[in-house]
Amino acid sequence: MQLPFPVYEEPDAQKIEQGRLLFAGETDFVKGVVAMSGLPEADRLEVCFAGRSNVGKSSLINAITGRKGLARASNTTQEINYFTAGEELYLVDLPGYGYANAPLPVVEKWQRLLKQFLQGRQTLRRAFVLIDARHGVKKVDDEIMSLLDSAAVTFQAVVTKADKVKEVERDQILDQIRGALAKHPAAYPEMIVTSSEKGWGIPTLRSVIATLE
Ligand SMILES: Nc1nc2c(ncn2[C@@H]2O[C@H](COP(=O)(O)OP(=O)(O)OP(=O)(O)O)[C@@H](O)[C@H]2O)c(=O)[nH]1
Ligand SMILES: [Mg+2]
Repeated sequence: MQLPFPVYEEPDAQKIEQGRLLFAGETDFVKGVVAMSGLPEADRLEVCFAGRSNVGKSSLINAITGRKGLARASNTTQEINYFTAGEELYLVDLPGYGYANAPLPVVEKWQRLLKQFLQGRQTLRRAFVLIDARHGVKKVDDEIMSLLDSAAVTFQAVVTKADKVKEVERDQILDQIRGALAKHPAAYPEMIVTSSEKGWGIPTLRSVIATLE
């Protein structure tokens, strides 16, 4: 019997190449947005990277684009940051949710913005919800997933920092994630396991982004 929410199968060579090509070109920072009114014109599809504070969102964008300093990693992201990927797609780096090392009123302000964005951006094609391989799905993740369910935004779980855990531990966490995803109608049926540090899963993720239908 196949497990529900299997790890994404390695795409075929042609799809991997599509992913490589998409990110072989220019990727640029467009702007940082602090209010819905500041979002760029909704003239192309977007994918966003959501997840708890410190889960590795900015690092993953850097790994995908192959540009180390593009998204500011190790630095709490406080804005909605837009990047181009080719001519037809935006990558969106989001502030983390849950605990963040910043004053509470500031955190509350960007949490509100984050929720407005996830619920109200028409061109948002898929949300990647990042889950730390050491921690699995926490209550705040579950809340964001419910919000995506009600907004009918398809989300795909991306496990991050896989290099930090042993295989046995990783498999336990994957099971925990599967259990959590099963409760969410908007969950995409396959997850992607990554390490930005080691480059694991990056060609797969590029390919998934390049071949979104
Ligand atoms: N070992 C390991 N460390 C990672 C990986 N990805 C990110 N990190 C580290 O985790 C920390 C947080 O990474 P960020 O990419 O800034 O995380 P973020 O989700 O953008 O954080 P916020 O913007 O604060 O929400 C940094 O110190 C990264 O170097 C990974 O795949 N492996
Ligand atoms: Mg960040």
